[in-house]
Parts: sequence; structure tokens; C-alpha cells
Amino acid sequence: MVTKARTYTTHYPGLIDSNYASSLYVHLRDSTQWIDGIKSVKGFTRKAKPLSKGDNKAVDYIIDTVCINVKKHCDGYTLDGIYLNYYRNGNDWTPSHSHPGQRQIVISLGATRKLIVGKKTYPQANGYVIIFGSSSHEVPKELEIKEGRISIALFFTPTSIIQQCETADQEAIMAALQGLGLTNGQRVEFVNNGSVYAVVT
Ligand SMILES: O=C(O)CCC(=O)C(=O)O
Repeated sequence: MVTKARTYTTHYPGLIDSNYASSLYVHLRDSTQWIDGIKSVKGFTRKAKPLSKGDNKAVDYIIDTVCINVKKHCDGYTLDGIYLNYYRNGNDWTPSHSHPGQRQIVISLGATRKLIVGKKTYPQANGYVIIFGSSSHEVPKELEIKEGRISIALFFTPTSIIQQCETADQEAIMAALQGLGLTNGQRVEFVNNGSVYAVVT
């Protein structure tokens, strides 16, 4: 049996110690060489900084810590993008957009801002973490907010199907799935010891 799996939005309030999150916020705010983030048709949105793993020790550390805590969301996925968003106050924002085919983990530092994912609004406070798939999402302006917020957005894609095969049974299932049109980049997770179910994402 083959079923399609999807990334369900999962919210982890207070996953990171708030004192640690506050000091990381100040550190990143003051030490990052911010550039202007992606512009919208309405103009400037927010400050930003694209990073790769290895560029910033503090960011690497928080990514590893979060991935240990939400291991099931990271296993089988490859981190292939890190994007820091810096909202200096409630006038900075992120317009609605989506990242098809990716799983996103967003770590929030500093002021609480609303993050709208699909039709639901999540308050993203200092130290909160959220995971979602390719749903549209946005951070609306909140003009009354005077403090800053940094989000660390992590973009994951499913690890190559080849790396998922560990036994002859699994390889046989993979061959059958490839015959049905499965391609590299799709993720297959074997359940029940590889003999009964394969979950394809
Ligand atoms: O700041 C956030 O919570 C969301 C950031 C975001 O949408 C993105 O980087 O794709």
C-alpha cells in the first residue's frame, strides 16, 4: 500500500528557553550584515540575510538544538536553505507566499508577531517554533508593535529516495515504486519493517 504523506502544521510554543532566545535575538540583530529583503509590489518588506550551514555558529547551534527537539520533522529531510528575516518593528512584514515542495521550520526570536499559515493565525513569540509545508503564509503589518523580531526560516526538501533503502525488501519496493513513476527528490518512508507500507511524500 502506498499513501501520500503531507506536512501538518505543528506549533511548538516555548520550545526554546526565552532567556536564550532573547540573547540570540540581540546577538543576531547587532552582528548580522542585513540586506533589504524581497520587495513586494507594495515596496520594502523587511531586512533579511540568506545563510548556509557553517556561516554562523550561533545559528548552526540553534538549528541543531531545534532539530534534536523536533527530530521526526527533520529525519529524512535535507536542510537546503536558511533565511533570517528581521522585522525592525510592526511596520516590517512578509507578504503572502508559499514554497512548493518544501518543509519549513521557523524559529522566532524577539517581539511576538502574527504568522498566518493557510487560514490559521499563530502568535509567534520569543522562543516559539512552527513547522509547516507548502501552505501560503504571511506576517502582516502590526503598526502598534515597536519592538523587533527575527525569524530563522529553515527550508527542507525530502532526502533522495536512494538513501532511504536499507534492505533488499526496501529496494524491491523502491523498484516497484519507480516503475509507478516515483522520481528522485520524493521521499519514501518504510513502515512496518519495510514489508507492508511505504509512505511517499
Ligand atoms: O517570519 C516568519 O515567521 C515567516 C518568514 C517567511 O515566511 C519566510 O522566510 O518564508
